[in-house]
Amino acid sequence: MKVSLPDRLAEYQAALGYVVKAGSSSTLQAAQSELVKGLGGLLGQTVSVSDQPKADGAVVLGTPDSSTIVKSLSLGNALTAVGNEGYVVQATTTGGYQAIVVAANTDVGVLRGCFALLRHLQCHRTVQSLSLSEAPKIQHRILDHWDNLDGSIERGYAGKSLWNWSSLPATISQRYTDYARANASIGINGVVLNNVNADSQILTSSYLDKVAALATAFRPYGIAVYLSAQFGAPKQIGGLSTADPLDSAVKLWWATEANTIYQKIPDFGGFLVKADSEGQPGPADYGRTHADGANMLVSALASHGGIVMWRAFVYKDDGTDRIGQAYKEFKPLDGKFSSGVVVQVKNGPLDFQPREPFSPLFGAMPSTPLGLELQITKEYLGEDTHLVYLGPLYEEVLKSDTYAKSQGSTVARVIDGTVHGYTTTAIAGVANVGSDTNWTGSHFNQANWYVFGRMAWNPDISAQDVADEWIRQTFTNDPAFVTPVTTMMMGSRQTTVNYMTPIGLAHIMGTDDHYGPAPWVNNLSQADWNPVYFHKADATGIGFDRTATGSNSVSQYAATVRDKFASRSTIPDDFLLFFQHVGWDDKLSSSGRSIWNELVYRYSYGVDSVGTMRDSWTGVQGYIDAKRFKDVGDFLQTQHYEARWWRDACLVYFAGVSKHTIPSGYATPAHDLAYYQNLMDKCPSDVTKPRCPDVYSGNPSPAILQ
Ligand code: GCW
Repeated sequence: MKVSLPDRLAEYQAALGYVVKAGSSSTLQAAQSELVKGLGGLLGQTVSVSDQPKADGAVVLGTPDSSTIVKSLSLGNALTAVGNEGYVVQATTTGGYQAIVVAANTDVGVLRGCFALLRHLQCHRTVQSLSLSEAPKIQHRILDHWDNLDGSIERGYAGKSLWNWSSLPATISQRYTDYARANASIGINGVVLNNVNADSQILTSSYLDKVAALATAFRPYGIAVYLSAQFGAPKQIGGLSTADPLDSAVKLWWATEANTIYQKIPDFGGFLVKADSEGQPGPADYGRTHADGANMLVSALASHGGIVMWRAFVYKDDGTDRIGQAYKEFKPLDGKFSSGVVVQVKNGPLDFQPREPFSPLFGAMPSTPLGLELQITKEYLGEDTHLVYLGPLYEEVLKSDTYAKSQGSTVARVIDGTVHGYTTTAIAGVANVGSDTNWTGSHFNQANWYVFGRMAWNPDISAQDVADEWIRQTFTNDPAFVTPVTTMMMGSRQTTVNYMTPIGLAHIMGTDDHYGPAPWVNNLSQADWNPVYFHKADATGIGFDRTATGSNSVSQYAATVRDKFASRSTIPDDFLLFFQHVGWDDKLSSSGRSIWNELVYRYSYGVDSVGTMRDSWTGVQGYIDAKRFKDVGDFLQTQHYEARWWRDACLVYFAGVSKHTIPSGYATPAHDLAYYQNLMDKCPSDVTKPRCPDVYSGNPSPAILQ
C-alpha cells in the first residue's frame, strides 16, 4: 500500500534525490539497495545511483575506509562515539552540494544507519538539520528459534519453520534474505536456528553445511548464526559412552566439533544450552555443576571467538517452591563461569507468564554476565490469536529495580553491563516467526518481533514510542488511526492479564497447550505443573505464600525489594497473589474491594476491555487495506469470546472453591464448572488450540452490567 506523505514529499524529494554509489562489500551493497528500494517506494519515483555527488540531494553512505567523501567529512568524534555497530546520519554538504550522509565505522553500522534513516522517513519526520546517531547498548541481540529439524516449531503459532532443511544447502529461498533484512532493520545481530530441546543431528557434518548456507545468506546483514547444542551429543552422535564435561574424550569431542563448525562458518556465534532442565541431559548427570558444563563448552569455542549462552531455566519436583530453584542452583556458582559464558535468565522466575515479577537472579550475580531471555511468541498470552503488544511487558521488566548495588540497578542496567561491568552482554527473544505469509501468525504479532529488536538495541526506549513508530511504518501516519491504535496496543497487555491472571495469579492455563483457562487442573504427575499448585485457592483464601510464613522465596530479592513484596501494605496489587495468600474477604486498600470482588471486577473489566478494543478497531475502518482490517477484526472477535470464556471458567471455579457468589452488577457465568472442564477433556490431541464452542459471532453481552 502507498504511504501518503503530502506534507513532506517535496522536502524529501529535494533532500534525498539520489544515492551516491557505495563501496563494493556485500553489506554496503545491501545497504545501498535498501535505500534505493525504500526511498523509491516512499517517494514514488525511481531513485538513481550516481558515481559522485552531482547536485543537491545526495545520499552518501559508507565508512571512512570505503568512502572518500565520508572520510573527508571529518566525523571523527561522532564516529568514535558509536563504536562498531552504531551509525551517524547527518545533513551536511559535500563538494558544495547538500547531502545526507549515512556514516559508520563498519559496513554493518552503515546498514543500520540506512534503516534508521528509512524509519525516520516512514514516520514522516523532517530531514532539515537531520542528525541521528546511536549505538547499541547490548552486544548480543539474538532471536532464539525453537525450531525442530522436522519443520515443526515448539510454541510456534505462525506455521512451519522457515528453515527448509531438505532443500538446504542448495536452495536459498528469498524468505531467508527477507528474514535477515527484517532483523537487520531492527538491530538484531544473531540467530539461534534450532530448539533448545535440541536434536544433536544439527551438529553433524551434513547439517552443518546447511547451517553454513544460512550463515552465508545472513552474513551481509550482520547476523551471526548460533546453534542450540545438545549436551548429550558426544554420546548421541559421537560414539562416546559419556557426556561428562570433565572427561578428556568429551572435551576433545567438543573441541573437534568446534573446529569443524568454524571451518565451515568462520563467524559462528556460539552455543545456546538447555541442560538439566525438563528432561534434558546435563552436567548434573555426572555430578558436575552448570559451571563445569558451560566452561568446558566455552573452552572449545573461545579461541574461535564464540560464546556460550547457558540457560538458567531449571526446576525439579523436589517439594520446594519451583520459582526459588534456579536461584538456589545458580547463585552459589556466581564467579565460577569462564569468560565467554553468559547465563541466560528468563525475565521472571516462573515461565513467561502474562505478568510475573523479575527473576531474583538479576539481582544476585555480580560476577557472572547475565543475559535476559524474553519470549516473543505468546505461549501464555493467546498465541497467534489474541492481540497483545508485549512492549509494556518488556519495559516493565527492563525498568524493574533489582537494587543489586543500589537504587537504579534496574534489569536493563544489569544486563547492559553498567551495574557490574559485565564484559559480555546479551539479550534473547524466543522468536514468533514462521512460514505464514504475515511471518508471525497475526499482523499485530509483528509488533512484538519489532519491539524486541528495538528494546534489545536500546533498553531505554519506551513501549509507547515503539508502538507509535511501528504503526506508522506498518499501516499509516494518519493520526486518526495512529492515536486509537496506539492506545489499543498499549492497554492490551494489562487487558490480557485482567482476563487471564489478575492480581498476581499465574500458570492457570490448560495443560500442554497453555491456551485456555484450567485453574482446576490437579492431576499432573509433577506437582508444579498443576494450576492448583500456583494459585493455592482453598476455602480460606487464594495466592502462594512466598513470604517468611511460606516458602520464603521472597528472600531471594535484595532487602528493599523483598520487603516491598513481603508486606501487605507495600506490595503492588499486580503481584499480590504471586507472593501472598490472601483471605477471600480481605480488602484491597487500593480499591476497597474484597479479593473475591476484585477478582470478579478484574476478570469482567478485562473482557469488556476487549470489547473496547474491538470497537476502536471498527472505528478505524477505511484507513488501511480491507484485508488486514478484516483479519485483525476477526481475531479481536475471537479474543472477545475467549476472554469471556477465561472469565467465566475461572470465576465459576473460584466461586466454588471460595463458596462466594457473583456479586450483583456482573454477568453470571454462561455455564457450570463441569462444562468448562469437559471442554478441556474433549479437546482432541491433534488440535493445539481448544476453543470454547460458544458461538463466536456478534458481541458477547457485557460482563459488567450497567
Ligand atoms: O515453558 C516451557 C515451554 C517449553 C519450553 C521451556 C523452555 C523449549 O512450555 O515448551 O521448551 O519452557 O523454555 O525450555
